[in-house]
Amino acid sequence: MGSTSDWETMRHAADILAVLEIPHETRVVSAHRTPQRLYDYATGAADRGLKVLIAGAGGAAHLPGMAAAMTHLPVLGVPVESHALKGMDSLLSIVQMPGGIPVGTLAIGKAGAINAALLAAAILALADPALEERLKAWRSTQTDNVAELPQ
Ligand code: RP5
Repeated sequence: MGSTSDWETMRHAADILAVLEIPHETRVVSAHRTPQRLYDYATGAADRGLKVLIAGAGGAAHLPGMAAAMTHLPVLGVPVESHALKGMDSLLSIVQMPGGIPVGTLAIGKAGAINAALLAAAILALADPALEERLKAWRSTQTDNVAELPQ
């Protein structure tokens, strides 16, 4: 994530990854305040064994796109809600990548963070049958928890 202030949103992604028993790490990497940290993180990610990157940022949210520019790994972008523009700035910054460097962009805020983790799980599950079963079970539980009547 681009700032510690993004953690309130991005912790929802980490929570899902933990429930699905997916090994992961969380880092604050600012594209504009710590550009060298971003360079080192993105260029070294694949060699360290990472498979998918989830990048959350707000405002002029160049973190996901810059990360995607420096790794061939899938990058999922979460637009963090900003104070001034309610995350529309974050969303448009992340989603409008020029052709050639994709960022899989999710919804603004908590829903986007949750879905980024679930999408990462689905990607990883393609080559991990045990994870596929855990993901299917999670979805089944979610379905079972939808009441037929309002309570
Ligand atoms: C972005 O600027 C971060 O991703 C964060 O959403 C936003 C504000 O950052 P702080 O000023 O709270 O560090 O880079």
